Amino acid sequence: MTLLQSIAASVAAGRRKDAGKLTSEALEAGIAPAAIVDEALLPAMAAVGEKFRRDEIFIPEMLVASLAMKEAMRLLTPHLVEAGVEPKYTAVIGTVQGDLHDIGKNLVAVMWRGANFKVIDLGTNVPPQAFVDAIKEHRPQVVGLSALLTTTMPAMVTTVKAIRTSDAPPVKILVGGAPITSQFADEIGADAYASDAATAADLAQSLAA
Ligand code: B1M
Repeated sequence: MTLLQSIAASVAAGRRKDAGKLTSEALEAGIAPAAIVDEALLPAMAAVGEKFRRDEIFIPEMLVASLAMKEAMRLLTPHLVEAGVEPKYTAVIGTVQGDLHDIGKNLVAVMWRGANFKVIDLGTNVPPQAFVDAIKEHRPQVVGLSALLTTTMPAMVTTVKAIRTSDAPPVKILVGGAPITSQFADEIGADAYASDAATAADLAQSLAA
């Protein structure tokens, strides 16, 4: 088994300490942080989701896997974000109301920091008004909405509407998350849709410029 496969296996099994130890080993071995995310962490979480869908594992297993992924991300984040660079733009991000999934949203936040954004992270289960208030307070160029559940897609609609009809300063809205599509983004009046965190970083830069 390669080091990347071992990291994926430890995350999928929810072995947090192993995930951390192996991630450190991979960094020391000179493996690129983005490769650790793309080739070990993301496939591991996809496999966990597939097992959950097939009723082979349950919520506790999903939860420990997400904690193992977070431990790996904690070690990778400083390597994905360039230190000491004065951010050029500001972005607000959050997972919409009713939705507690934050791993994808956190990944987008890390990539945005790496793309020269100051990121205000509102966390998960964020009510529409909290997005509006944050836009008024921080005056970002871009706001990002994440949703992982089909049942929370309506909260994304409500949030976009709340932002567009508020007296907050104009802002570009970027949406993403597993059930979101570019067609849905168009329908709800978002400015852009990104299928992954790297695309979200590219798009945020062009939206902000
Ligand atoms: Co949940 N869960 N979960 N879960 N969970 C999914 C999403 C699910 C697909 C699993 C499945 O059935 N196969 C399913 C949703 C089904 C659906 O709606 N169609 C599901 C369900 C049903 C649930 C509960 C309802 C289970 C229950 O209680 N019966 C419940 C809901 C709780 C709630 O939110 N109210 C629940 C709970 C949980 C845990 C708490 C146990 C845990 C979350 C822990 C956490 O996030 N801190 C969890 C997990 C871990 C998952 C899976 C396994 C993994 C999600 C993840 O982190 N993926 C997930 C299955 C799966 O995704 N295959 C599943 C890795 C992450 C990097 O990917 O978030 O997709 P993702 O982000 C991607 C892109 O989507 C994109 O970029 C990232 C990649 O670069 N992206 C953006 C995301 N946000 C973006 C924003 C952008 C741009 C791109 O711009 C702003």
